[in-house]
Amino acid sequence: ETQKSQYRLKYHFMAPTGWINDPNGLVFYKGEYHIFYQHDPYSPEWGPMHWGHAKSRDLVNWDHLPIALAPSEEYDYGTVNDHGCFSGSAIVNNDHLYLFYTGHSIEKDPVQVQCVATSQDGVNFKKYEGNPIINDFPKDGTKDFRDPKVWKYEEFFYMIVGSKKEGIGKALLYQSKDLYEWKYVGVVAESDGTQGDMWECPDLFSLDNKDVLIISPMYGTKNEKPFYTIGNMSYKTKQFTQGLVNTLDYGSDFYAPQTFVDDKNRRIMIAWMDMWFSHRPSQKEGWAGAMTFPRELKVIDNKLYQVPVDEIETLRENLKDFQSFQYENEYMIDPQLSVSSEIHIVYDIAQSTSNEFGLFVRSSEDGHERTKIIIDIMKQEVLVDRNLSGTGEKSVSRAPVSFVNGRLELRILLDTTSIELFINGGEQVITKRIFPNLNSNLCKLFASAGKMKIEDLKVWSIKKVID
Ligand code: DQQ
Repeated sequence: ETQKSQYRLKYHFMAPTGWINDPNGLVFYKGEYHIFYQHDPYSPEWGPMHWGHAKSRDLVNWDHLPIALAPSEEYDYGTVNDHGCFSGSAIVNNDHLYLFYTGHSIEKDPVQVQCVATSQDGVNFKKYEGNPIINDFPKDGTKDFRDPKVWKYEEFFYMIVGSKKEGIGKALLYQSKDLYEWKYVGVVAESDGTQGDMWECPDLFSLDNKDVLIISPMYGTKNEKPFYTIGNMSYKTKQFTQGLVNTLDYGSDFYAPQTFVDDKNRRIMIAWMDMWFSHRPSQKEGWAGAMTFPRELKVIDNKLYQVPVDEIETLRENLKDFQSFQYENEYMIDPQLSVSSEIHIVYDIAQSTSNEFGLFVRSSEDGHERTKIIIDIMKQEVLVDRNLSGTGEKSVSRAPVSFVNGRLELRILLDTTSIELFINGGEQVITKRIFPNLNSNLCKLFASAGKMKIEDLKVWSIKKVID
């Protein structure tokens, strides 16, 4: 029985009930996508962590499966609330599915150890009797030692684990031949002092002939967000050389992203569409948390681009194609737009005179409730402003923007309680939860002091596929 609530999303993954945080163990196994997630099935608050589980053939329709991992052993169970099967990853080897996770119990010393569970059917998982497979943190880490991400390179398996020491976030590297016996290699990457003092959910992978490191830095300020750096991983020296550090998503509700590769060789990323400081009005309804829509990653010109996976096209209906036109002040796009919708808009900046323009989405008739997307030409910024979005904390998220060939392209995914804004083909992204009243679904364009030339505008409703 799934939750009924005005806040439930229509095409973003949620648990049937209870609490959700990080995506875990993302994997393509025997023809199906699997998602696992940090989950408390008994409460809308963070608590003893289970691995919730669902699978899909197309990344849009999901079947919920029984809980894959529950706290049960002395290395992942405690009598106080703070225990369980913490975040981790999955890998397929010899037709078996392996889940790597952190066993956590604050009554134990050390509190965090690395464990494995396996399955042959992708539904029932057995924790290995030899757990924990890594039973203490190495000299370069401390008791904060969690979130194993495992991959294969040539004849070895590798694992990175997030940790910290003396205020420096670290990714610690291990190596194995058989997935059970792991040898500590060393620090593969660490903070330069400005990148967070605890590195959670590290992810290191190669893509388009580059190596990418993604980190969720903890113990930062409220503004600290997951970042990526494109660099070079040397399997000879076992060192990752960092490049520039970039914000992965400029929104306020995006954390603990994880990536995996599917059978089409796409690098796909899913993140928790909330973070620790997020406002969660849905807790009143007994649930909290959702996942971003899956995004495909690409490296272009040393930048990481994110776009919704193509499967979103199967959910589109009622296309309204406005093509090119010009407007001033305000222009109502669609009075009947569904609360779950997708908007593509291309601005011809070169032929426009307004310096501040954008869209009101999820707007009420009188405009008292609305989410504002603003493009500020002078500041070269895009803003998502939820100060009038309904219930929930007020906040504005900003991303830098460039106007390539005098153009700007936006792609917006709206759902009942979320907005994901992809700027210029996904070079920048802003993800936010919003909590409007249900009747606020108007969509208007606006332009202050001048004319706007629209090169192309398309709007779709997006079908409901999630309960
Ligand atoms: N969430 C998990 C940890 C991880 C954190 C616990 C990141 O394993 O470090 O629920 O959100």
